[in-house]
Amino acid sequence: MSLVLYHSVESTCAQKVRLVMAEKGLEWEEIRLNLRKGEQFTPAYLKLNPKAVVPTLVDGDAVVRESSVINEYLEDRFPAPSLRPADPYDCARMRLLVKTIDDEVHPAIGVLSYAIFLRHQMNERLSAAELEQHFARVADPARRERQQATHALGLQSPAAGLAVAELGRFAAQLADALVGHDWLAGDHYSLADAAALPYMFRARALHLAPLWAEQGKVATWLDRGLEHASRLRLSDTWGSESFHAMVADHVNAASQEIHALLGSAS
Ligand SMILES: N[C@@H](CCC(=O)N[C@@H](CS)C(=O)NCC(=O)O)C(=O)O
Repeated sequence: MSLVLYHSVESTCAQKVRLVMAEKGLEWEEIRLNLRKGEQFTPAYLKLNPKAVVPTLVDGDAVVRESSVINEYLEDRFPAPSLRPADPYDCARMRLLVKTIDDEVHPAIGVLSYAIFLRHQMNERLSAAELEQHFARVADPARRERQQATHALGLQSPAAGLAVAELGRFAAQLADALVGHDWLAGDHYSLADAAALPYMFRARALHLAPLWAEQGKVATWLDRGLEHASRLRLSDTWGSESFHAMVADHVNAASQEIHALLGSAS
């Protein structure tokens, strides 16, 4: 058996796959792509993932894309320990959360990460011509437009306000899910917890925790989930120390704007 994960340690949607692989005690080879250097656009990687995004899992002849599809594949392929509730309704609740994360939370965190630190990193590393080339290669036109607008306007982009409001709604959804339960889809850690943790960890790093300060058990769940993840055999679970230091510097520099966005979202 050889599993190969193409990923980037800092990427939230790759982190959720790595959490599931570690939970299941799997061994895998990793190929790290430097997304800022455009390594996702090489012809060899585009054959595996035509959208030029991470993660991609290769399992022998099987090439599996899309983090949530990868996690369901891992659950089917390596059923123990199970991360899918046996109860059909709990399972539906788990899948609804995973879908909300894919459809709404991933783009929202993407916009805010982009506005707060990624655009600065890209400006430092790429010339104007290289930046133009980078955007031209983004396969999804809606994603390209969002990235370009956020690149130009940062947290002043209307997308940033919408993203904060979206995360506020997500926190309320998590609080609802936790009523009567310790984990998001019942009494056991599931694919929903693995999917939500990286985004909530990032949201906290971006100083957005006030969004869930009054949302029931969300803060307690996040602490419990991070503690759970810290016991897994994973290196660089949430990215390198230098990455976190860089994020913290940019978050501090943007603290007034972040504060203002939180104020208008409440
Ligand atoms: N729906 C996809 C989203 C993948 C995605 O957006 N990946 C980001 C990292 S979190 C990426 O590869 N970005 C590359 C880029 O922005 O050029 C999934 O869940 O796998």
